[in-house]
Amino acid sequence: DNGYDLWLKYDKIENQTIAKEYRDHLKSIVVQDADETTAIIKKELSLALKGLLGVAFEPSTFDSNINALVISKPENLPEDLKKSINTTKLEKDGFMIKAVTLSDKMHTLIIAKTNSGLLYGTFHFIRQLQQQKNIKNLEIVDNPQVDLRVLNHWDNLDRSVERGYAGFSIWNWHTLPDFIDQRYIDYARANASIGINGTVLTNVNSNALILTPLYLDKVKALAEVFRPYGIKVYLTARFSAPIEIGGLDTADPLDPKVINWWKTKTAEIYKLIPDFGGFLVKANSEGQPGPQNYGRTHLDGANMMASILKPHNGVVMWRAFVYSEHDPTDRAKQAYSEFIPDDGNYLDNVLIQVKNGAIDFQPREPFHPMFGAMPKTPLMMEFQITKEYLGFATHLVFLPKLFEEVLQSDTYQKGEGSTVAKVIDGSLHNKKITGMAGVANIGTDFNWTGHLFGQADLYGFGRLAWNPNLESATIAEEWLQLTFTTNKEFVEPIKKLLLNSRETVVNYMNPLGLHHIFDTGHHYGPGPWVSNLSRPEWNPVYYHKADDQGIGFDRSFTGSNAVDQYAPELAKKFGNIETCPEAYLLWFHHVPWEYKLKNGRTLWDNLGIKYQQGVDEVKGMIKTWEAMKPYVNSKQHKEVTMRLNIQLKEAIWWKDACMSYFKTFSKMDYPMEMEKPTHDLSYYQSLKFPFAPGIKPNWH
Ligand code: BDP
Repeated sequence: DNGYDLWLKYDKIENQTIAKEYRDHLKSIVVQDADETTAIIKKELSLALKGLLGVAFEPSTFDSNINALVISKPENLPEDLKKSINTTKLEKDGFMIKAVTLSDKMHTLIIAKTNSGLLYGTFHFIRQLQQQKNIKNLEIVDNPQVDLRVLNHWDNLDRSVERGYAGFSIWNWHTLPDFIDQRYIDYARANASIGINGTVLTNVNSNALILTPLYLDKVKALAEVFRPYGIKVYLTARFSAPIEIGGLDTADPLDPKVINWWKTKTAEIYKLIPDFGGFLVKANSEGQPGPQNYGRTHLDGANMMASILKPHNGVVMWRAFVYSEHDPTDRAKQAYSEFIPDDGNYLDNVLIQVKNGAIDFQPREPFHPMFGAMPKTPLMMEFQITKEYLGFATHLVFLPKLFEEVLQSDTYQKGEGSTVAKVIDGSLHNKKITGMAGVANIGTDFNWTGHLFGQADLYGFGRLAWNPNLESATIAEEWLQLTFTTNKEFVEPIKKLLLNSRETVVNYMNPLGLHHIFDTGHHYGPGPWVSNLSRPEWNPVYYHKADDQGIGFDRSFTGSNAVDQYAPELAKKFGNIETCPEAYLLWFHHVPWEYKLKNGRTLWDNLGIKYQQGVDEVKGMIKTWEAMKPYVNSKQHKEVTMRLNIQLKEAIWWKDACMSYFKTFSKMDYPMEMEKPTHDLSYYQSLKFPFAPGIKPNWH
């Protein structure tokens, strides 16, 4: 087992009682309809039943005298069964799984209004079997709570992947369109199994070449593979494409030539791919071209594209990740200031795609203040599944815990209980269209994600995009049971390990609200001293602002006043050093070294204690994992052990580098709980990494 099968492992169920019960209930399998998607359903069932139960699957017609699994749209159900179901709660691509007894026979129905819904229902049912759940009284209605559940691939056309740590891009542009790698099919299957229904194939730092006929043919080939799995293809659109590949002298979104160019290009795409999803755009951010190059606004750019996509049913996902060197006060404030005033002015097929926090995928950030603050505009969540600032694919960090923390944050925008999840699922302000994007952690590595546990992040993203209110503990348990074993002796301790792992990385990297203190370019390892990059807000010193007095970014009312972008309840809470949660303390305040925290110890002592705690927790993870040998194959066990050992080494590196650097300001002794650094500061400052995956030379 090299991890290729992800959570779709159909190993034989050893428990004979359960296996027999399942076999009894699944005497016949009836799949109504015959098209590409139902063919996939049949294939998946035959794989699963053969693997789990050793049963060869023969599709049959319904016979009420034989226990059956019936997969059907409501209107195609056999008459006898139609009466026993009520589909009023069924929406969009949702599904219903229901056990029905008819004259002594038990039938299990998987019902959906669409074929994608039937596929999702089938995968969900198979999960029940994999987890060895009781299927006798099944009664599930599960509707996706978010419309667009998309992966963002930061994949370049040369197959390098920006911030990708699991090998190269799985899109082999060289051999497409004629060669269809089995990986594309397996990719679609895995994503459909967790409800993902869209994929943006290309990097947000985009290359206009993808919009040329040569490449569009390749995109078409991928779209055809993905279509029966319910997955739509999207592309990143480089704003200056009309110049680069269109031969125009401008990309001004209000220029008729430019508008016409996009119209023609879009029509060309839809001719090849009738269900093309639309464009994702990074504009006027980190040097990318955009409407502001022509004195226009994000609104002008987004609406121009949206009006062109509208007749084709396409959408524009316009990113709010913008910041410029011209705003000297606080990078965290810029997106809010640029986008909020235009609430209500965007066309209804524009979604503004917002990162979970206002800076950039840090181990911990307060939620982005834009969430809940644009009642008239669909805001889409952008999470990062690849772990750019969380130890790449080397450290074990269970991201669904981070995602959950963001989604369950209360924005207070419509009073208490206005969670980010309700903004994302559209229920807070009755949004017509909703979305969640995850920057993919997929690459050519055998096991797709590099770290075996990175699979949990992908799995968890999909599950949360389907239902943003799922609990991370549920996700952890599901994933472990599907991937390893249902044995509690394994699942319970490792579930605990997963759920704690996020706090651990915060402790040893960025405790108490510290952020962006990573080394230049690669964002791997500590570099709190870095101060020589060309733009102030690329430098760690800009973010921690350590000096003789204390440390932290003052975003309170008397500082940058970023707190004011939150609802008044939160602004008040975050803005006051006494009431600000300690987890965000140095995010919002410049705190004196001697300042006493709730435990009565100084800020300085607490920093040292947190860093040490992070290190100790990794030691604990290693111990827990060591005891799991009996449940994991030896190759995978060893691989994870090696990565955990690196994680420990690097947690110590983070502690020692950061604490010895901050000591030059605090001039205080290390707290006694903390193990002293073994080298002096200059040693940590001298460490260089000539190569790290996923970056361009000279990247900040
Ligand atoms: C930052 C990454 C950079 C991305 C950028 C983005 O360092 O590689 O291009 O975000 O999201 O996190 O556009």
